[in-house]
Amino acid sequence: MAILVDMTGSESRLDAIKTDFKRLGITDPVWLPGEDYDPASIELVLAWKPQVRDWSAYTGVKLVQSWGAGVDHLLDAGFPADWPVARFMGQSLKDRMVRYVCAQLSNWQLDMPRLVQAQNEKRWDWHDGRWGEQVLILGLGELGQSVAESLAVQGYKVSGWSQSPKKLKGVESLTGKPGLNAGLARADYLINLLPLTSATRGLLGSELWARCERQPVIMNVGRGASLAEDDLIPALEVGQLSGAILDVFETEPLPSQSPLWSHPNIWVTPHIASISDPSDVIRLSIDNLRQVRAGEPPRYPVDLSREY
Ligand code: OXD
Repeated sequence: MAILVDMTGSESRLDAIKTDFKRLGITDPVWLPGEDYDPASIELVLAWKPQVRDWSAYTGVKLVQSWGAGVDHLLDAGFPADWPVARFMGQSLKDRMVRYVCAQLSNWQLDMPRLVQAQNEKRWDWHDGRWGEQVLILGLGELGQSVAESLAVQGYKVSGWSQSPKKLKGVESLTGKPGLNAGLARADYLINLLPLTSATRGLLGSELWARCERQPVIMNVGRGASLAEDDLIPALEVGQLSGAILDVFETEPLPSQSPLWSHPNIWVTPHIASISDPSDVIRLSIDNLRQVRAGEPPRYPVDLSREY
């Protein structure tokens, strides 16, 4: 078999990724777009915003494996409808997401930038902290569930909004518009982990902010385009929201002229919340390929026609 690794934006990591395949004992050829390979030899495509658009010569593909949990970057890739597609999921991804969310909640509550500034100035800047314990998680997929259960263990009062009801320890399950309204009204923190679909694009916007009653902080660790960026600063200015912790953006890298960079109550991080561990993606993709070859569906299958 041959493998194509087609990952836009990760060019600096590709040599290391090729080495990871070897380290894991995979001796099959691993190609990058633009290299001199026979498209018909490719059985496995590992993709993140793939560059290849014409797949007609790729007659042997058995599996497309997304490098990340999200698959919105594959929706316009032009894959033939009968190719099996799987997304990445695994314990390392969940752990990293949980760690990011917990760290940022704590950083917010302790106002960490203020403390760093105070240390730089050798000032003993004791303050009360800005606490809050009601968390609403938007989206209870694998990552949302892990975050919800971890926060519940830490003593937060957690509810989660999802399409179908979920049974999770210490987490109230909310569905539908009434559920969303109830969660928004009592939330101190909103954490977005919804996939990006036509239904969620721009969902985090003025209509939602108008239903918040406790000036929550919005943390977006799902997809940038779920947030209506133009509605955010007005919501902060009128006090519907008290802050935003943003790890994902409609355009990445976030353009330097974006006002989000310099608003005092917006924190920007560079899509770092839950980085896929290359070895774990490679292991899953090889296992998935084996399953597909054996006539089984891959783990974490995706239906691109449903957008997730
Ligand atoms: C993902 C991501 O989809 O990192 O996993 O955004």
